[in-house]
Amino acid sequence: MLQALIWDVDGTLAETEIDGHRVAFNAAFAAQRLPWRWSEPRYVELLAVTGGRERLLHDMASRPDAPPGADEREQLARTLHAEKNRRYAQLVAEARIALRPGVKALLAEAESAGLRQAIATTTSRANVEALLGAHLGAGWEGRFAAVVCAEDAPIKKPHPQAYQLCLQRLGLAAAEALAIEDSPNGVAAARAAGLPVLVTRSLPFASEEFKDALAVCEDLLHLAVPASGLQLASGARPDLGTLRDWHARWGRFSCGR
Ligand code: XBP
Ligand code: MG
Repeated sequence: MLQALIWDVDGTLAETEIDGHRVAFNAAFAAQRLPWRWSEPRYVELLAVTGGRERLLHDMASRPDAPPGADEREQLARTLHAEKNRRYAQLVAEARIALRPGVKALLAEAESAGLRQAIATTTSRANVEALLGAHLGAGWEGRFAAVVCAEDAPIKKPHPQAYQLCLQRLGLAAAEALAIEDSPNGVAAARAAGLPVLVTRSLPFASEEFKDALAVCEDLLHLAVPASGLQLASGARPDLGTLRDWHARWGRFSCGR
């Protein structure tokens, strides 16, 4: 039976990447007097690498004007990443990044039905605090039974570590929870931990196929298209009733295989 919803943060709770992290990275480059700027298409490519510091190092590997030594690159990546996170927090505090449609409603619906909520993200804790503090208030953490961030699970998605640790903290088996994700790396991480996944499409991954998802919706207010083969009723709004039903069918289907 469904006991918990495990939420990803970037792309799932809010469209944080293109107008949030990317803008903050570019401001951090400018602050360090670097001529580097990440365009939207380049940033979407770079999202294949999870983790802001890892993304910076990956980008530096193909830049002739990046520092030559590994230690210098690491130091620069740390400086830029810290600056980026400060600027991201400012953007969020200025209310420039909204929660996505249907997020607050599903959170509230699941809470009042007694389901536990958790977070499994590869982003830094400061970014989660900035976003959820701004939108859910100072007591946001009290609404989540487990909050797993990059500092807790340093092996980033698509590795399942964040989801595995989250399940461990919840004291639940994978089949008792449902992950909500937006990216191919996120879906791969959740599936590798054994979780069924609902995808809510975000801007950077608008045309991905998401073959391994239980269902895919444009956002939590739009009808979700269920995976073929599970014999789920098609075209339902992903409210809690639908999610419970699909989760139960997924459980029966997985046990029967
Ligand atoms: C999120 C990420 C993060 C953010 C930035 O992935 O990849 O790296 O872009 O976070 P997911 P940091 O939504 O799959 O968890 O800069 O704090 O690393
Ligand atoms: Mg995400």
